[in-house]
Amino acid sequence: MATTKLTKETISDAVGLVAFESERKVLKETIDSNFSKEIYLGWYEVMLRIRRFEERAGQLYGMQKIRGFCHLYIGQEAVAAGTISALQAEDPIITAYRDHGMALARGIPANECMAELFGKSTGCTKGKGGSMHFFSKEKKFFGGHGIVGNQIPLGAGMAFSEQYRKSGQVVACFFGEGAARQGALHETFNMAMLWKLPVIFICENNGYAMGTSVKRSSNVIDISKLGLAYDMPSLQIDGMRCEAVHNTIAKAAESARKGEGPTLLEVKTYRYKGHSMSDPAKYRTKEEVEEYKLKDPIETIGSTILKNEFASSSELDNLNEKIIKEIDDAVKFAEDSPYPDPSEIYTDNYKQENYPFLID
Ligand SMILES: Cc1ncc(C[n+]2csc(CCOP(=O)(O)OP(=O)(O)O)c2C)c(N)n1
Repeated sequence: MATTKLTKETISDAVGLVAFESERKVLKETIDSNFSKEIYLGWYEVMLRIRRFEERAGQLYGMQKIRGFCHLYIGQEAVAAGTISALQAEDPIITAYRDHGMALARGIPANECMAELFGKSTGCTKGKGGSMHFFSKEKKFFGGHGIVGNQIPLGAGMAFSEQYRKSGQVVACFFGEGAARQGALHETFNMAMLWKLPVIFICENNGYAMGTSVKRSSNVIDISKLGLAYDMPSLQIDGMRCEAVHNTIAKAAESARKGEGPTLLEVKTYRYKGHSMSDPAKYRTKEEVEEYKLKDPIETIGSTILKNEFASSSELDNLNEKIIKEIDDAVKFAEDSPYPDPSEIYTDNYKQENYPFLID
C-alpha cells in the first residue's frame, strides 16, 4: 500500500472513514462536527437548492417541458456540498452526466441551469448542451460529460495544465462506479501518479450503473482498491455525510497542492430516483431505498443545525421557502427565454483550420 500521508491513521480526524477494513463498517463514532455555524448553514442551503431544483426538473420532465436525457442527483447532495466547501473557487471541477447538483453547488445560478434544461439560449451552455452538458468557464465547471468515463482522462489533462502553469489549483474529477470499469481509468491513474498531478479522483459509488449493481460488474466491489495498483492514496468514505466528504477532500487537496499527487476517494452514496427519467428502478427493492432515506443528508444536517441551535426550525422553513421561490423564478426565467438562433449550430464547435484530410 502507498506510504503516503493520507492513510487511515493520519486522517483519523476524517469522518465516516471506512478505509480498507474487510468489515465495511462506517466509523460514525469518529464524526467530527467541529464545523462553524456558517459551514453547516451553507451545506444545508446548497443541498436544499439541489433537492428542490431536481424535484422540479423531474416534474417538468413529466410535463415535457424538459426533453432528452435527464439524470437526477437526489440523494447524493452531500457529495456536492461537502466538496465545494473544501475546495477553492478556482479549483476546476469535471464530472459525468449527473451534473446538475455539482453545477448548482459550484454557483452556476439556478436560472442558467434551468434554462439549459429547457434548451434555451440563456442556459449555462447556451441551450446547446442540455442536462448532461452543463458548463461554465467562469465557475471553473468543465462539464457535464455523457460518454461514461470520458471525463477521467480529461480531468487528469486539466490537472497537467494546472501543474504546468504552477497555478496551485487542484482538479476535482468525479465519476460513477460504472465508469470505474473503463480502461481509460487505469491509464489515467498510472500517468497521474507518475507525474504527481494535482487531481482528486472522486468515485460517487451510488451502487448502480443504470440497472447493474456494483456486485454484478466486477469481483472488486471496493472501488477504492483500484488506486492501490498505482500506489495512489485511496480511501472509502461515507458520502451521505457532508463532514466526511469535506474532511477528506480538504486533506486530498492539501496533499495535491503540496505536489504529492492524486488521491482516489470512493464516496459511498445513493440515488433515490432511477438512473434517468425513463427508469422504473425494478432492480432494487423499495426497502433498500427507504433504508438509505433514513440517512438523508439534508435531514441529518438539519438535525445538527437544530441541536446546536445554529438556526430555529422556523428559520429553516423560511430558507426552504426562499429556495422554492428561487426555483420558481428559475422556471419562469427558462420559460420566458428564447431558443438559440439556428445560426448558433455553427458556433462553439471544435474546428481545425486546414485539417489535412478535409476535402473542400
Ligand atoms: C462509453 C459509454 N458506454 C455506455 C454508455 C451508456 N451508459 C449511460 S449511463 C451508464 C451507467 C454509468 O453508471 P455510473 O458511472 O455508475 O454513473 P451513475 O449513473 O451511477 O451516476 C451507461 C453504461 C455511455 N453513455 N457511454
